[in-house]
Amino acid sequence: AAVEHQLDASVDIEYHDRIASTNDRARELAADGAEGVCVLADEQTGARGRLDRPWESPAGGVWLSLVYRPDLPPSQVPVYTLAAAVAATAALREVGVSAEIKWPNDILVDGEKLVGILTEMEGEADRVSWVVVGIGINANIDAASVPDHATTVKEQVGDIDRGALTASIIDRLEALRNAPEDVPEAWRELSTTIGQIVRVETPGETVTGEAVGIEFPGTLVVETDDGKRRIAAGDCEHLRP
Ligand code: BT5
Repeated sequence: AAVEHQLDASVDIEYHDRIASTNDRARELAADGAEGVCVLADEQTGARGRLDRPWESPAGGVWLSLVYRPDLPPSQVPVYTLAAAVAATAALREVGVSAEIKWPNDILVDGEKLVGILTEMEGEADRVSWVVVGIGINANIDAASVPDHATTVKEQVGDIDRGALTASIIDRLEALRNAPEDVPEAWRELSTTIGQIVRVETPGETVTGEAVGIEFPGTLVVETDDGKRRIAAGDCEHLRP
């Protein structure tokens, strides 16, 4: 089940049938100086979402984490989350899945979650030392094995070639990494959030209004009764009008 597809990007794959968390393994490799490595697993037993929320990862998924060492200030790292969402959404659409991005890190089909992204980093004030981009795709998994309000590729279009999907995502992400300033526009075209009435929970407050734009490196622009608000991070809910 390893990736035997030709990759354009120079990324080494470390494959595991089962592992606690590909992000944890990638962080270990990153701390040892690795770069251009992809940790890939069929099944995870202790995977994490944001804020240490558990991430269900039964066998048959595409659970992967990429290690990069970009010349980037920490404040620009959110562009990696956007780029990963663009890469995964485009690759999924290529195999017939009607995937759409919900700000900041979810990929949905008809409002049900198909993919989650967890970007982590370590670094100094002016430059990161590494970035780990974790992407979890409910791929060849029965819908009954993922939480409510989640879906799987299998439920949408049947089983797919996971190696080809993985290779497509890695290559697309490589191209996006090389043109970070173009990422927000590519994201907008694949997103369902822009134009929606949203409620965004940030660490400090709740902002409600129409999502009207996305700005580098991943800032959501919300038009509220008190004017435009720019939000760097938070949990977003799409409200029905
Ligand atoms: C995320 O967090 O969506 C990021 C998930 C990242 C997972 C990848 S898999 C490879 C790598 N290794 C890791 O250990 N992690 C990364 P967040 O936005 O906090 O959403 C988490 C919420 O999604 C949970 O609280 C559940 O409600 C829901 N959830 C859990 N498992 C799910 C699944 N398989 N499919 C859809 N939703 C799920």
